[in-house]
Amino acid sequence: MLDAGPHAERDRMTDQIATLLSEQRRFPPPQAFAAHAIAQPALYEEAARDRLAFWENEARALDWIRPWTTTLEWRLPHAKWFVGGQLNVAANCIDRHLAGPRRNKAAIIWEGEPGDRRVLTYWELAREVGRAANALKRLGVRRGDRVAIYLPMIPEAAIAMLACARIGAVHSVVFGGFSAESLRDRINDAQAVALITADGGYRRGQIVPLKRFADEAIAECPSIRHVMVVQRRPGGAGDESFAEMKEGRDHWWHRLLDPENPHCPAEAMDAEDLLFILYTSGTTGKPKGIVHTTGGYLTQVTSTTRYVFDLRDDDVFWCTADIGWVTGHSYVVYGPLANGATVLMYEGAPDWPERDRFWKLVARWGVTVFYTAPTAIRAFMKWGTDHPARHDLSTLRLLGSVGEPINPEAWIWYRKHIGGGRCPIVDTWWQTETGGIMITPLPGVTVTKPGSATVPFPGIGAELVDTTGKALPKGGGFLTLTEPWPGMLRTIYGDDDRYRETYWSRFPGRYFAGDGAKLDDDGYWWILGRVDDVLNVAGHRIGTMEVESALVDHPAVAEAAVVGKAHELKGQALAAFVTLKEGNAATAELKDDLKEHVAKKIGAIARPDDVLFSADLPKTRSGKIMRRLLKDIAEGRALGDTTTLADPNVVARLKEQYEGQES
Ligand code: 7RM
Repeated sequence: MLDAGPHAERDRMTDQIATLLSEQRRFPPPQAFAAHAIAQPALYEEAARDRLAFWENEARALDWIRPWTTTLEWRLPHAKWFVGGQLNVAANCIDRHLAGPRRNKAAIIWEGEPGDRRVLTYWELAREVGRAANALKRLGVRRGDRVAIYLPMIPEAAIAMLACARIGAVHSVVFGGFSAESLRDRINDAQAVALITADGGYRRGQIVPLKRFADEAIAECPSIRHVMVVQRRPGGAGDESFAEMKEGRDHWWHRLLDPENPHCPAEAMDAEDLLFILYTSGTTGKPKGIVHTTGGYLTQVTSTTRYVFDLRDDDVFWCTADIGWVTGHSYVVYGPLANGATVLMYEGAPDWPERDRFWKLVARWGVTVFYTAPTAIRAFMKWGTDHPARHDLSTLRLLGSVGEPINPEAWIWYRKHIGGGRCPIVDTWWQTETGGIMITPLPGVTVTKPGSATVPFPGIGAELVDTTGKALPKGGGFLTLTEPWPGMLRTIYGDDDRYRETYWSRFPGRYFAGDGAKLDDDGYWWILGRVDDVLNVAGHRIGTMEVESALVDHPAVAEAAVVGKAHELKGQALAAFVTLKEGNAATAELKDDLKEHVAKKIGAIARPDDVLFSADLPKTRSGKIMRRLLKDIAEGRALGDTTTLADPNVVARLKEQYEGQES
């Protein structure tokens, strides 16, 4: 799964390492923050002394219906945590906050893109989740059944997830930006019995007609028996053009919930029962259904939310991730709500109606902890300092970053212009597969360096290795995890062989994250990004193979190779090299048509920036497309080693052509 050209990979890493090595700035936690921080230095010592005891202690912060008997059962590569224990995730996120003063506290503060607002207290959230859970049961959804969720960022997204958790159904949330076909494939892989969607959602003033996409998808999903449709558009129920309701199969969410009892008993789930499946891109064309379970996952997200974000009762926590990504699962819904926090949820784009929308939200709701992605920070930088400067951001006390490496320049800008120079920044490295944060500063403890995710969270074991799997004390190499952690994926849904192969075969005995990294003299981690065929476009994972399959699905395309090229805002953008079938002209219209085709097949996030038509693709004598050379071309670099090519002229011609075109 590693790039066939190890030299190019190494050269690229050496360049990045050289840049990062020159970063000498240090930011110790502000004294006042450190003095009162929830996580204190002793946490590292405690976890180092007895890792399992540390996690047991974190698990004890949850409400268990029945205590566990074995903390960890590890049969590589399969882990079971808190074996024998029973709990319910929704009860932990809601019920246990109802007895005390949190009963009337805002659980979710929501703002829609058009400016509509809702605030749900924990009490109200409990009633909504109870009704939704009973409605699911009435439709015949049982413990263990899979339920697909395809919603905009509205409170019902969290309510639907929690309702599933309450009755022991397994949710599979599909990002609302994914196409009908992507939704279809995910529903079919999980054999979901029900789908929860909405008539539409708002994005940059436009309505995204989710129900129409859903209808297209489920036309080919025989497992779906029922569809619940949230009425998002004001007056949408009457508007058949956005949601054509199919008798017997489709049900308006509000009509279904209205008569239901708000009390629904919480199922006693085993710690290792499935909580959710979340699909993520891998190195093949088929997304992987990452499986997360109940007790370990909730333990890790609850613990990391509390310590990394220093979360308190009077905080307003805003994680800007969509619920369709793992960050939305762990740090919009489960982690914060398990801690009884107030979360802000926003439906739309950061530049709608103006480029100061986020700062307006921070000021209006008095956000105290803000967690976003480097791609967004780079966009804010480009838009200029006037936008944040116009708003009162003085409530902010802690900032976070996630999703991709943050360049030191963006880090410094974030600290100064959003954090007013006073807020610590936590750069958190983790993955869909890890469930929760793995490498991160503790905001009151760790001295931060711009661009470094710093050190493993207490109780997490990470090690750098070289290509042979030998551990390296410092320098450049591959990031591996040495010990099972509570929130780790348990398998790939329906494909345990792929699970072993993808994560545990490259370096035997270790979990291979797919990221290159550097470890400095202080033992700080600098994550350099993916070393496999997975791209990170604006913080979203996209497999090159997925995009290639979408392209060759087009009738005019014979062959396609997709690479990531550096992009100042998105981190990476997609460049596609395409050879056409005989009789097709390489026109500008076809180029647009291909971009559109990919967007339709996968979703707008996968639309290539560049499409280049070519008579041939550079291949080795064994017929393997050499993507690293295409990447050199797309990034305008001198070509790397071409000696293994079957025909070196192909790539020289391509380079000339690429440089001569406007794409
Ligand atoms: C949470 C999430 C995972 C991939 C991962 C990395 C990259 C994430 C950071 C980061 C550098 C970070 N899950 N990544 N966080 N790289 N610094 N703080 O993003 O499954 O969608 O992506 O994202 O390459 O492997 S994810």
